[in-house]
Amino acid sequence: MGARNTPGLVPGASHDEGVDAMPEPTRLDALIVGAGFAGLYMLHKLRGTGFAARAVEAGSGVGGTWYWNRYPGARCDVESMFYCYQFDDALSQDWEWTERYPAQAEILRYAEHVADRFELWPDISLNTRVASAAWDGDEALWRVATDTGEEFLARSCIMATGCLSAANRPDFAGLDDFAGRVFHTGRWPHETVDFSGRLVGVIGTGSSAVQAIPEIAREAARVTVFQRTASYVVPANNRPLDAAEQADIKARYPELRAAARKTFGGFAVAIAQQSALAVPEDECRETLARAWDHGGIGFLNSYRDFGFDEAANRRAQDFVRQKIRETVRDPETAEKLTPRHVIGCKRLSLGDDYYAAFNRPNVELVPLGEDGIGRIVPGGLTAGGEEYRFDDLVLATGFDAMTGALARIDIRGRGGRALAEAWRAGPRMYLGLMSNGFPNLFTITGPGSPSVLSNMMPTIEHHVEWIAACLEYLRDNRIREIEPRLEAQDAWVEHGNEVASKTLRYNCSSWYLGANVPGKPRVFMPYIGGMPSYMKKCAAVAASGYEGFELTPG
Ligand code: FAD
Ligand code: N01
Repeated sequence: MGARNTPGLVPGASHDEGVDAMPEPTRLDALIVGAGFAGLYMLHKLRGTGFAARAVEAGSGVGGTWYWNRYPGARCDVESMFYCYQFDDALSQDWEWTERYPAQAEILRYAEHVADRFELWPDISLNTRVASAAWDGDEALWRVATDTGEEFLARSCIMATGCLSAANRPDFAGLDDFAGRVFHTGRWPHETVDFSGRLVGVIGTGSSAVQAIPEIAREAARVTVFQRTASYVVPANNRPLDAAEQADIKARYPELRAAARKTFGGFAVAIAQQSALAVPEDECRETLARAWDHGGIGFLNSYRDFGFDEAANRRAQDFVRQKIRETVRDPETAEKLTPRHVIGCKRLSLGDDYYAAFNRPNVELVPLGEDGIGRIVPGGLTAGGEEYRFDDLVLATGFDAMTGALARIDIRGRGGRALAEAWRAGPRMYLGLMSNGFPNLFTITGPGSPSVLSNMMPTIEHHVEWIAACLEYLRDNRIREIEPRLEAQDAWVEHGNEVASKTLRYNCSSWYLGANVPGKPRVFMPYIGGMPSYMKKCAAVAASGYEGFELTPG
């Protein structure tokens, strides 16, 4: 493990001047906010091209998602061999994964290994949260302030703050009165949490809950699950990776990765070209059964029109509903666990033991009525006029996705305009990379980019490489500011909405649309036009000398 820096220590700032002396702000070419996979690679890339760059991270370690989400059962659902960086061949060949879908601890070790291997630690300020970032138009730089009192003056500011990093902690009445322990899956403690002999209440049945509930149920005396919307869950079919399989994939990385780049989401799973309605029902069921047994999110790629055609989608819905009935012994519980909405309109969850967990005598399902959770009381909660008692409460209530981490920073652009104001009716970005009125402010996997609809690792790499090339272009051509033109941004947002409106995801009550956070504008945030066309557009924009952007020489 490399040397970790002392929180708040920034090279260049003097720390022996006495308590009254204000250290000079640190001047940088680029300040990177966040040290998850996006921030780590951005830092490595910029340092490699001669820029003075630094990453600032709120957590006490790197890894982002995999640093914060330590709940029992946390693991990724893109296969390990493809949920990793591609930019360095030696790294790709050296790192050994142990399972088809690696667990949180292993992914975190990988992130730390990357920070060690590329000696990134000295340029990362840990335990440091960026509180504000204001554009200084006279100097053409960002003035960035942190909660530790550090200040940075940076030519560019790069938000690597994550799409799923701002925990959504609903404002339940009485929450502060709860007498027991409260955990949020996305802010899980670093110490092992012992649930043995405990009565545990879990609110939420999304992907985090799907992974956590079976694990908690193995230990706890009783688990009471409060479900607002039932979830579709397909098996992961996780297993250890054997050395021969791993070696074979590594030997074929170039061709496999090139093939993945041609798929909609950059996954190593192709989407079938046939319509689900073009085959007899039996054949469709057999195909789905094979995908089910294989495991993985490729289940919904079995036919091309599950995302677009309601009748086709119903075939996949019915298949999973039948699986729920076959798995869950109590018909009433099976019925309550059965989702009624379009499959895939909310993020599909992966889990091997979720439905079966409800066969355990110590797991109870409580579907919430329209009034939802009534209030939290010291010994549990009330819902639908009933009181439920438990010792510990797990909030598996997800994230203020895509915009939440940015909204929690006071970002002021040209003329002091707040990003919160500019995005009042929903986020507006050109290519998900930059926003009009906020020069030299980049976002990795921002709203308007494929981001959460894709395999995030290659998607992050694509954005990092685009941004690094852009900064080099600005440096080489003596350009001091870059900012998207309003008309280019508007056209991109409109195009994003148009593409999304043709899919079954558009009218669904999902976090993609901000529907999970009360008061959040309903806008479909990620770009759903697919990675190949998106990457082509980004490449064309760069090749044309940044068409759609205003470049100011200086
Ligand atoms: P993050 O990992 O979220 O890192 C952002 C960092 O920015 C965080 O460390 C945060 O502390 C920091 N930060 C934010 N605001 C500030 C601030 N103001 N000041 C300082 N620091 C700040 N994607 C997949 O493709 N496949 C998967 O299988 C998958 N599984 C997932 C499982 C879970 C439980 C979750 C929550 C997400 C999953 N994702 C998955 C999405 C995952 O977020 C991405 O794959 C990837 O890890 C994102 O990396 P990132 O660096 O962009 O963001
Ligand atoms: O969050 P979620 P998550 N009262 O928003 C419920 C990734 N991820 O942390 O559906 C009562 O999906 C909410 O109900 P509803 C992945 O991208 C991946 O589970 O809004 N209930 C829902 O059931 C995923 O999509 C993995 O009606 C409330 C749950 O809480 C994303 O992260 C694992 C409520 C939240 O589900 C987020 O997943 C984990 C309220 N007030 C996460 N508010 C992998 O396996 C919310 N809920 C890769």
